[in-house]
This record gives sequence, C-alpha cells and structure tokens, in this order.
Amino acid sequence: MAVENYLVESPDWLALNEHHQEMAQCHLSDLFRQNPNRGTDLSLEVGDWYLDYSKNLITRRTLALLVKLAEALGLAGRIEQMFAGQRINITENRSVLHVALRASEDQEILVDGLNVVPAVHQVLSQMRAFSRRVRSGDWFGITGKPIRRVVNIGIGGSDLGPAMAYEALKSFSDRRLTVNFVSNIDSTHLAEVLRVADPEETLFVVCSKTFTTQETLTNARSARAWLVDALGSVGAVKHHFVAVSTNAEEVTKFGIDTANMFGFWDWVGGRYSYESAVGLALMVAIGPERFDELLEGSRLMDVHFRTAPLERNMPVLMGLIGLWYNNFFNAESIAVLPYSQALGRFPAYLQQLDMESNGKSVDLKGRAIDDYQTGPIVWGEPGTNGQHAFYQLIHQGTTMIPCDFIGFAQATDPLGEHHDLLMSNFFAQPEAMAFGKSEVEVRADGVKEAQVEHRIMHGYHTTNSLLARKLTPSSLGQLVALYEHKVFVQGAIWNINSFDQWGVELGKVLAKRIVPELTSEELPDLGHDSSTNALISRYRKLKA
Ligand code: G6Q
Repeated sequence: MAVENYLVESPDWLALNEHHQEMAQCHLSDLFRQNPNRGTDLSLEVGDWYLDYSKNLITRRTLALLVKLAEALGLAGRIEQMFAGQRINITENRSVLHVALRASEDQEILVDGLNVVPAVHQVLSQMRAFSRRVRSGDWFGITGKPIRRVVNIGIGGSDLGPAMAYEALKSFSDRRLTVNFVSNIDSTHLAEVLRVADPEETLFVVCSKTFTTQETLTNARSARAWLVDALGSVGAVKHHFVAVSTNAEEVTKFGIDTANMFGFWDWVGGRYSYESAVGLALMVAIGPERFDELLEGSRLMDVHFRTAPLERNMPVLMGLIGLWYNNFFNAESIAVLPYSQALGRFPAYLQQLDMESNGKSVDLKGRAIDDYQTGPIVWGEPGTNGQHAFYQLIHQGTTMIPCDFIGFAQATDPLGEHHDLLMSNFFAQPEAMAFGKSEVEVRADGVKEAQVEHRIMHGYHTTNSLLARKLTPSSLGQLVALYEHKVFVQGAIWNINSFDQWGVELGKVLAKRIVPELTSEELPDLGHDSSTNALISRYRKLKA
C-alpha cells in the first residue's frame, strides 16, 4: 500500500535523512577495511551483466532503508501496473508498454481488453520481410539497382535509440550497406549525407511517430526534392521512401505508399521506441536474427525487473543508489562512462531517456515539487577519451558526481593489446576515485612541499562498475532495459510521470510562431521581449 503522506515527510525518508548524517562522514576506504569481502558482497549478476556497486557510500543499513522506502511507496505494485498495461502515463492517458515490444509471442498484455502482443509480432514480421529484401538486394530503386545506403530521417526518440544501437552493433552489420541517421534541421546534416549518396541506390526511412515533426518533415521533403530532381520522376518516391509512423494519413499525403509504412502505437513513448518499427534501419543493418537477440536481451532484463526481490533487483538497486546521492547528498549530475567506442552514443541516448523522463517538477497529484530534486543531469563520453578531458573535475573538483563505468572483457575489434590497455583504465579510474591518494602517499613520492596539497586526491567519489563479456545485441538489449527500468524506479519514488514531455511539446510550438518573422518581406511587428526583438532584427539584417 502506498503511503499517503508526502515523500519528504514520510518516516522512511526521515530515517534516510538521519542515516545520511552518519554516512556523510564515512570514507570508502573505511567501508572496505571493515568488510574485506565488500567488493563481492555488494555485487549482482543478471544475464550478461555483472554489477559491482561496492564503491558506493552505502552500507547494508543504507540499502535496507532505501528498500523500505521503495516498499512503503508501493514500488512493486507500480512495476506491476506498467507490465499490466495500466494507463500510468496519466497526463496523456496512455499505457506505457515498451516491454510489450519484446514480449514473446505467447505472452498476453492487455490494453482495454485487447492483447497487444500479436500486433507487435505482426509488425516485426513485416520489418523482417522488408529487411531481408533490402539486405539481399531484392528491393530495387526505380532504375533497377539494389539499395546500398539507408538514411533514417527522424529526431529525438525517432533517432537517438536506433542511431546509438547501430553504432553499438556496427560490427554485426552488413558492411555492404551504409546506414546514416539524419536528425538536425540544420541543412548541413542532410547535405553531408546527400553529398556522398547515390540517389539510385539510396532508401530513406522517414521515422516519425506523429509525422508532423518540423525537423523530420523538413529533412524528408528536402530529401524527396533531391531524389526527384536526380532521378527525374515523382514516381521514384515510392521506391526510395518508406515510413515508420502512427499517422497513416500524413504518410499518404507525403507520397509514401502505406503498404511501406511500419506502424507502432501510442503506448510506445518516443524515447522508449528503438525496439519498435523505429528500429527498422537498425534491423536492416544487423539483420532480423540479431534484432531478435536484442529483443531477447531486453526481455531477460524485463523478467528480472518484474520478478526479482527489490534488494536483489539490478534496476531497483541502481535507481535507489542514484536517488541516495541525488536526494541526500544533493549530487546534481551523474556521469555515464562506457569504456567502449561502440557505445559512443550511449550517454547521449541516456540523456534523453533519463532527463526527458524524470525532468519533472510536478508530482502525480499535480503538486509542485520544491523540496526534493528529481531527475539528475546525465552526461558522459567514452573512456579513455574523457580521462584526458573532464575526469579532472571528478577527481578533484568541488562537486559530487556519481559515475557508472561500463566495460567489456572482449573487444569489439580485437587489435594487439589495445583492449587490455583500455580495460586497465576501466579498473584504475574507479579505484582512484574511491580511494584517492593520501598526503602520506603523495609525500612518499618525494613531491615538493608546495605541491603536496594540490596532488592529494581525497577519494570519496562513488562509482558503479558494469562489466559484461562482450557487446552483443543481447547484452545491449539488457543494458538499455536496465537503464529504462532504473529511470522507472526513480520516477516512481519521486511520484512523477516519467512518460510525458510537455517541455518538448512547448519547443515544437514556440519556434513555429517565429518562422514568419524571419521569412516575411517586411519586418513585422515583433511582439517579444526587447532581447528577442533585437536578436531577430539583427538576424534579418545579417542574412540579407
Ligand atoms: C520522446 C519525445 C521526442 C520525440 C521526437 C520525435 O520521447 O517525445 O523526442 O521522439 O520529438 O517525435 P516524432 O517521432 O513524432 O517525430
């Protein structure tokens, strides 16, 4: 049963507050000294992933208090509501069922009494058939040539997920095909792709849930104009364009045959959609079998999340530990540091997943949240690049930044000793962050007196380490689902709706109002504030 009293006044929250006073004085070295087995005691294995959460400022008591809070707030029930298809996205009155995208065919998930799983598998079959045709050279452009380049045009949830997963799984892709992702309305993004694309061999996947998004439709129209111009026929559009959307009417208006439209549903949020038809370009690249492995990986994590007890549940633990720093240590950001070049886009993907989901300041009862932090700022870059850039601030800055290190035992592209060198850093950095370098150690190095203070690392910086054998479709599916559910856990505790995005919607409306003020012949009356008015006037002068 969920408690009725407000979060920060609940006895469990107050108990955590009190416990924090004690833990804030504690050093990770002390915790490791007290328990020589801490490194393995505070670890958990799920599927391919081993999570070491021992380098966190937590004790068994911290975890017990956090789990008690989650229990009191009815977390298990909230998880069940999502899996059961209840309309937990209350502001849009929608179910939240990305888990249905990877449900096995025999599962039943009801939305308004209707099992959605058969429709999911029907679209997957359509995607598989299409992908096989493109991959085997059996899908032809209007001049009879097979497709060699696939360009996904989409933005936000219709871009970041498939683009991230394509980069991650490129080593499993058919290298005869080039896949590009174009998102930005800045014409350079599309122009750079068209510069090297052969229109006869190029296929565009216009990927937009609403099919009204300004950036995507502008890019798609420009791509269509380029194609028609190059191939000399409007008839070419149906051979070189397919759509991923929920809006058949707009797809038809654009000139795409709805037979070549891949659908999805309002219960799939954009940022949770890369395993729906939104992943079509990814499936073309890696093939249906590998895509199935991705889904299986996610399903494995879903089953774990739904069934494991809270204290042995990986997304729950990561969510609660994150909340511990966010709400009790006031850490404002988290760094996600994949020691994998292939996961280069993973931090950007997570930024949307986490920040768009939990960047909210009103609770589910419509009350303003002004006495606790919600979603953290998420950032990161692949290691070891970040080490030569921003890690300095993590080691010696004044801000607390909990970090997630993600690494693999086997290289994606084995080459000499590269991988052992890479991974030596993966192990060294969390160690240095946790235990630092004491004054005694600095002096023992014979450092000049004036430099001693500057060279001390206090340690105290907390990390999770996630280690798997290899980056594969399955381990990627598990990893993404892990973070999806972690975000869910935090949103549930903060009592917010992690599944709407009214701030994003606002951006879509605001820019539209300004377009005519930039394009009209005569300078119109600008009714903005004096800053915006001056900037627009200057822009008009400069572009003339
Ligand atoms: C995701 C957001 C947002 C959305 C894009 C693209 O959760 O809603 O990032 O995915 O704005 O929207 P369309 O797919 O409708 O073009």
